Amino acid sequence: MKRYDPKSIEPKWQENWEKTNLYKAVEDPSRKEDKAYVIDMFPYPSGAGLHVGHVRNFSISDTYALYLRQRGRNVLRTVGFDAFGLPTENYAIKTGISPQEATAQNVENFRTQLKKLGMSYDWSREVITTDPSYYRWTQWIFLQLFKNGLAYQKENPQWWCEHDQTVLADEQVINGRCWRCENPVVKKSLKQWFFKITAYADDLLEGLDDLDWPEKIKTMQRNWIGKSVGAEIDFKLKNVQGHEDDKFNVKVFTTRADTLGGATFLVISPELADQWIDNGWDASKEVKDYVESSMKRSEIERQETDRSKTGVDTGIHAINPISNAKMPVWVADYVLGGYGTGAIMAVPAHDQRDYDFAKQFDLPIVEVVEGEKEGDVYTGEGKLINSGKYDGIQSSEAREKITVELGEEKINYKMRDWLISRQRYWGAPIPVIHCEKCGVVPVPEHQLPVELPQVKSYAPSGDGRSALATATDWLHVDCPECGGKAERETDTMDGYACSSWYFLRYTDANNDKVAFSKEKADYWMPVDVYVGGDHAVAHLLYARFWNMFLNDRKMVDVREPFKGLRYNGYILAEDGTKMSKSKGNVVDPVDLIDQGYGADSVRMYELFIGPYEQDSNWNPTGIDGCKRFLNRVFTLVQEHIDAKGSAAGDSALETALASATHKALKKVTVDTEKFSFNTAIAAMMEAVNEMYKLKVDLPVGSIEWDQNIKILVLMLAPYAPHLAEELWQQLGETESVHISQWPEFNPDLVQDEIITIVLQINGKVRASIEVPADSTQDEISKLAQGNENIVRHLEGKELVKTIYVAGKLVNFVVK
Ligand code: ANZ
Ligand code: ZN
Repeated sequence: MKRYDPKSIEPKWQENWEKTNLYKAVEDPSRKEDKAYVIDMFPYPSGAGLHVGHVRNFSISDTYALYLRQRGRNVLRTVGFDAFGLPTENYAIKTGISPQEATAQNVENFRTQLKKLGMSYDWSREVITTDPSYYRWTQWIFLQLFKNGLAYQKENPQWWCEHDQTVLADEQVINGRCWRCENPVVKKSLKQWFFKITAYADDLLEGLDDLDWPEKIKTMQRNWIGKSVGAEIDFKLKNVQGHEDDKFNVKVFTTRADTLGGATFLVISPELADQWIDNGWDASKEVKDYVESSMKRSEIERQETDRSKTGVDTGIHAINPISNAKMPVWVADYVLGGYGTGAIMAVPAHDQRDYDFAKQFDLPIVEVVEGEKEGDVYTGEGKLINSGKYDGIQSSEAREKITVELGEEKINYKMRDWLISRQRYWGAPIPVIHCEKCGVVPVPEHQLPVELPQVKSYAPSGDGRSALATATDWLHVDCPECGGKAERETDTMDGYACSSWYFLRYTDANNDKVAFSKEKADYWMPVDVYVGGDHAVAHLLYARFWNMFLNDRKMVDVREPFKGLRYNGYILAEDGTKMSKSKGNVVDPVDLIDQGYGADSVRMYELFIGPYEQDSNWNPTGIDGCKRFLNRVFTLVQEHIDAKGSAAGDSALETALASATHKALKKVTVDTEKFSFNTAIAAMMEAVNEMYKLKVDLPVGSIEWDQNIKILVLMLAPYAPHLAEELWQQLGETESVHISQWPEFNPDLVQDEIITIVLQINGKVRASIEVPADSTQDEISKLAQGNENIVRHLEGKELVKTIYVAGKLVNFVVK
């Protein structure tokens, strides 16, 4: 009898699928309603090749896509490469091998590896962001943003590392030093390009509500956008040396206007103080020194709560309009220049930071909202006290009154515009030309792409510009408007620009007339299921922004690009730490395939390893279990084929066989739909164990066995695509298993059925649980009371009675 040998099965089918264009996606109008667009966050083609994290990510979406195909859906699934970026550039700087060449090699390697895994991609739609035929359209979209006022250039103080010749993000500055080379950094005012994502802040916020995304990711995006509704309040200042006029009034932003009566001092940020000094404020030396030193600290450091507060009294004061108290004005670095107005009213009785500051510098603390403190301050709502005519009013109401009477309503966002220019070589060149006479001139669209020129060295030029500045032939051009001498922009775009629209390009990847045709994009968009375990905020926010912009330009009908998002956990090393080269604990999935486990075992194990959304530790023997299971399936089918033609057996046993199969089928169907892949696999394993037991007394080879084995192979197909295909054909089928219809389970055969019980509190649905159909009322009510959501909702409430409707619902009536 034949033995299960993935090496003789897998390459054969991979070739066959490619040759027969099995996974080619076609825009068939009659199947539009059935379209399903299922992709992963496309990978960065690193030199190291695929790792097990990629494989988990891609197996999740591939299994799901394979399942949908068997369900008759018209699936678009493909892959691409997000290939611009620093690692490749640094490699080029070190080795002299061009990033173009290195990328081509890495992509080729990824492609080979992905094919070895048997992913069901339509390879004709592959995109590589570093191909001029792709970034031509990235540049084109940039120009549309530019022409619509959404891409602009602005002088912006940036952290700058003189040694690395590069701009650093705030989180890359540690104690005033560069994270990479540890040299001191400086703030340098540099002209940078931005995308005006803030113009879409409300759209980006509101769009989240209807998306089928994990709640935690939505929350992260909401926090990042950081919409904050509050008030701006003006304070007139006294005793500004030499300036008693309005020039130096302090305007503050507050979300708690109701606490105005308790504001005992004002704090301005070092940045605002610096601006005043520039405008002629004769500040003390102490203030000037403080301003200078605090502007060297990163915002992250300045906001650390356990750091003791620092600040200087400016000698200026204002009068509190409610309490009439004299409020000194301080400058302190816990107030940031870039948020709100760059100044605050400090209410130490109700804000922890203000409290810490008041304690440190012995400033008065006045309570104005009644309530039980938790620790030093009361931050909740309540009745107002010590607030003159507002005494006795509820804080929420007082907030509105005081805002109207003494300030003005104001909405702020934490989100800043997206800084996209990079002084690096390996990115898509920003397609503009600088002319002395005409200023910033967009490159005419017919001249796109602005291709990256060859350069001698890929390192930054040394004058703060990218290596592009050294390509003088490329750099100097005639101005497209006046024909005079002009220079190309030497900044390239942030890689996140390139990944902000690739899912649109996938729908029409080979178009050389337009970025993508509207017809094709509208056929496939939105992405129905997007799978990834990274970029919770950045990429997922930027891509939504671009899609919304393109929707406004009428290029695509959908406003939200990713209808469903499934966010997978990481695969960690055996000891629960991150896999890393330096620790030598990296598992190479391709090695495992080559060692003889085969792609099916690798894929299956990475789904079996745990719930997909959780981090899971690699277990080196785990994959053996999966291989053994596939081996058992293979052997069972061989035995059956060898015995083919046997007569029917005992009918009770036949019913037991069908019941085992259909129970598994039901579970695999339900679980695959809800991404519970590990439990689906467990159900198949259980069914196969059952089959092994049954075949002792119910010889294989009969028509009954044939039917059950075919169901087994069909449900195995999304999980072990190669083996299932092999067995399917051995069983005499001629069409690919992956387009063969998913079987329906027979409800009569699924005896200990699982039913769903709805859980209500006062008639409102709060949760649901799944229980065996024969569960007793007691068992169900126990499970219901242990349900997380129910526990939360019952907390602090009195349970009056429990209503139970058999097989349907439990309703807790509470007071
Ligand atoms: C008075 C007050 C009383 C405040 C109180 C809070 C509680 P979000 O929600 O983040 O918008 N704030 C305003 N601008 C700031 C800046 N540039 N740097 C640091 N802090 C700033 O928070 C708004 C609150 O953060 C504002 O409301 C202000 O403090 C502070 F019981 O004003 B509040
Ligand atoms: Zn010009």
